Amino acid sequence: MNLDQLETFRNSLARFMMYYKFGMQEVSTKIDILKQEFQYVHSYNPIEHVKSRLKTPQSIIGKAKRKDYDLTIESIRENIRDIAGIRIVCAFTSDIYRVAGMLMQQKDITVVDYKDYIETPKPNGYQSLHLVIQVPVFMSDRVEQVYVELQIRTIAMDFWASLEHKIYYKYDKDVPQKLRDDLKEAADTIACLDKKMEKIHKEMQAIRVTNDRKDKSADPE
Ligand code: 0O2
Repeated sequence: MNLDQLETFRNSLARFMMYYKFGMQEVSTKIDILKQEFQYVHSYNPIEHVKSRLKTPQSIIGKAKRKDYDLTIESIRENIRDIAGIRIVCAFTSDIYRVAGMLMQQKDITVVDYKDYIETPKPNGYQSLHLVIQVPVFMSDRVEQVYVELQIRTIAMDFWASLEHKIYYKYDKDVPQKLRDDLKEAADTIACLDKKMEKIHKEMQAIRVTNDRKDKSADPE
């Protein structure tokens, strides 16, 4: 591809990316609705915070070249499924599956990929639940099915992943073995911590249910 062709391609890519922006907004609204409604019904919010990002045209072209995909809109549409990415951070591991379940059961969402790096962490210790979903975006003259990548993790998993990401790039992907070992150890500690926090959370919930029952039986009205 010569420079002119690359420039033309970059321009059509910028337009094509609008669909991803809309798809990402749609899914963000869905998450916000779940968050607010869950808080209202259960007086509890399973979502701590949400971050979303769109890949830049430059980074899409970079990934396509790295993976040896054709530099065409069709190829990018089919092969690069993380152009729109949303990260949902929850306090507890059980909330991750609860939030994922609530999204997956929505009729206009199609789950095309599900990777559970919590059940089976990556060899470096990385943990997260990854989903690739498709949502319809209604344009003036057609419906576009848009891929959105969701990463759902706990606060502790997120803390680890952001530090590991910084280290990975600081060492230009060639991280010394000692640091790799330390990161793996930290990931194991985090998995233990998440389990402990989950246990405390369940105990607190059980106490709340018992107290609610007591209150109800003490008040016949
Ligand atoms: P960025 O800049 O965060 O978007 P893919 O490379 O996406 O085609 P893969 O490798 O099967 O296919 O995807 P996977 O395993 O679902 O991982 C995709 C994303 O998860 C990565 O995107 C990271 O954001 C995150 N991730 C995966 N493994 C690790 C890890 O070991 N450490 C950290 N910190 N994050 C990880 P990108 O495109 O690599 O980067």
